[in-house]
Amino acid sequence: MSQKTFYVTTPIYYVTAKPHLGSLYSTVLADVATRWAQLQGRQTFFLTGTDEHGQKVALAADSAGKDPKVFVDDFIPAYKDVWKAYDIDYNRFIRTTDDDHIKLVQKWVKELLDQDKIYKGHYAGWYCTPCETFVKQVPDSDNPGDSQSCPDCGRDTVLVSEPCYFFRLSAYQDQLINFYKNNPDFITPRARMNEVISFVSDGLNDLCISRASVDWGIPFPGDLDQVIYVWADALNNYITAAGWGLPDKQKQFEAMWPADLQVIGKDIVRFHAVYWPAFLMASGLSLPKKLLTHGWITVDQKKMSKSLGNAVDPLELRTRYGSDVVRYYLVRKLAVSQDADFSYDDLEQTVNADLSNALGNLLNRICALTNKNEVSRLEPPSTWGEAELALRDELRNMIVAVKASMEEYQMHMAFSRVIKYVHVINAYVHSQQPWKIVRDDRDKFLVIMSAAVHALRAAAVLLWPVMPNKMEALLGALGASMQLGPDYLEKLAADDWNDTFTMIKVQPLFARIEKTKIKQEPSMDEQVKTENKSEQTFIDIQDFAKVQIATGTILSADKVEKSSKLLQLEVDCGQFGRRTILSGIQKDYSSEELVGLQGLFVLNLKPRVMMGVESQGMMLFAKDAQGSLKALTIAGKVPDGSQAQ
Ligand code: ME8
Repeated sequence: MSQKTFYVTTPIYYVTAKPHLGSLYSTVLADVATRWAQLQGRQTFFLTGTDEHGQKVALAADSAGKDPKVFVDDFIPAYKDVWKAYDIDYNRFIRTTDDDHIKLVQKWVKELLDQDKIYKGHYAGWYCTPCETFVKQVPDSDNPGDSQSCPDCGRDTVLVSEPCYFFRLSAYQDQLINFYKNNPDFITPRARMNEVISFVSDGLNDLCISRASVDWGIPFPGDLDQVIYVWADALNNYITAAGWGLPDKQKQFEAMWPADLQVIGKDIVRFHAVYWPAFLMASGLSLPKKLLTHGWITVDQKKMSKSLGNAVDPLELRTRYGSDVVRYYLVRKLAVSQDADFSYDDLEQTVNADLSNALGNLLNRICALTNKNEVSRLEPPSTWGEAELALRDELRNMIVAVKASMEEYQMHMAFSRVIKYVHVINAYVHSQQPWKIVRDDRDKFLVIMSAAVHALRAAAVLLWPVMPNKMEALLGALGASMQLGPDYLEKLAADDWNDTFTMIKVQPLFARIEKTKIKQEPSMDEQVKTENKSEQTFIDIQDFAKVQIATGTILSADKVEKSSKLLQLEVDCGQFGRRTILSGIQKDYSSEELVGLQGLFVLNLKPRVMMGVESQGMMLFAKDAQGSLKALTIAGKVPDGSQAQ
């Protein structure tokens, strides 16, 4: 029998904004798991994609003034570009607007309708559009009681009362509980399994799986007034992408399904651990083997998200640090079971300690020593000494430990264990003092180098799933390469260290990141403080001329949602057009005082996004004796757009 394909999925992302570091995190975890399976000689299939239907996307398209299909099409390159920039090696990028997906989801609904597992009814209750969730059914929509906030995201929900089709979720309660009991490892981390069991044990209502008041969705088979509920549409991507329901893809589907690993964030556990298994049970399909549910990347302890405007742009991070370094940081540093606050400082410290100091220096040291002593070919000795055998034993222990961590998807533990071994290799080299020994015993020097290179080669192979580019470059420096094949990992563990290496000169792989390079955008207050502290320096008139300062009249001034400082000013800047300018002046000015005021604005500052709003300039102020900001204004009225000179 041919071997089952190792099938890995990510959530499919809502295309209401570009991907951020959180979306990248899930996708990198899935990519690393896929590559790890490849290291073990497995055939793999890696699926990612985008969730494009539903009310949330339709509303976003509407506020962008675009047709929904045009709106979602416009976002696809942003996703594909980021995945490419981070070497995400997916096999299919599914879009829920893909023709094959649409037809198969309709087929899925039709089959369950025919079996009476889906029936027509009426939903009256609260709906959370940002989460696309039916929050609470109410017995009487004319008298719905207090409005509900969403238990998941805390935002307001809306009252919905419409005919809809229900999936008989309640019929699967016992089957689900049995499944959880028989498969205690279904969800990683296990603590989340307890939450799921308690949710299901509390009783399940049938699930509404269509919407009558939404147009942007897959048409419901046989009822043109309804579209398929976005989660019923989206969850099925995992089987439609594998070829479920297509006679010519039956074999492929059988080789792929069930999925071996589904990576999701903790925000969507209920959909994947309750609704999704119930859907599969209804269709007579096996359940996925593992749900890896990870925590959130936070910024200042708040979830990084598209809507909060605190998203870190993966492309900007890549420009600063390179894709492998960011991948490493995400996987090694963030424990999947916990939330983790992202900071540039933390990234830099981790990368400097693990990659520049430990791994990079080891390679540099070996290259410098072999180079200086004109060694290009490193032959293995006929017998190894005690210290070398100990180093090799330690490697074997390490591989066992790393495999065990990876089997439980504790990736941060797995890869920190590899780095721990890199420290062991460094300590070995240090204790053997090859730079001294070479003077009297060149053979012994060659043994030390050969052992270090064998050990380093193994570490590089184990780190390859996380840092494919850098590790291929590292292996290249040793005249080796990644050659995936059956039992690759086992061969590495059983390796007797009898390879010959050809040392090739390469540039250092991991430059130390200097602190100055990684400053987070300082706040305006910090900028002012720094400027005040700095010593007097002079600039040329040409430098001053570079700053475009011009007059503008404030047309409106509104508080920025969720900010206690920022006002959003709409400013008429004459020849420079109308600008949106954010200013941290809520405590200094009311809207009334500002509207109609003519002030001075810097108009060629790089646009900056704060709280999700792009500021296209800066208003100028000076502090009075009490420390309040006072706008710099013009003595007498001048046309808007007049430049300061
Ligand atoms: O929920 N930290 O899409 P979505 C870590 N379309 N991971 C994060 C994160 C953060 N701050 N923010 C987002 C949807 N994620 C649905 C999924 S699947 C059939 C449908 C990751 O664009 C995390 O994996 O809101 C989370 O579950 C997912 O992005 C949500 O992406």
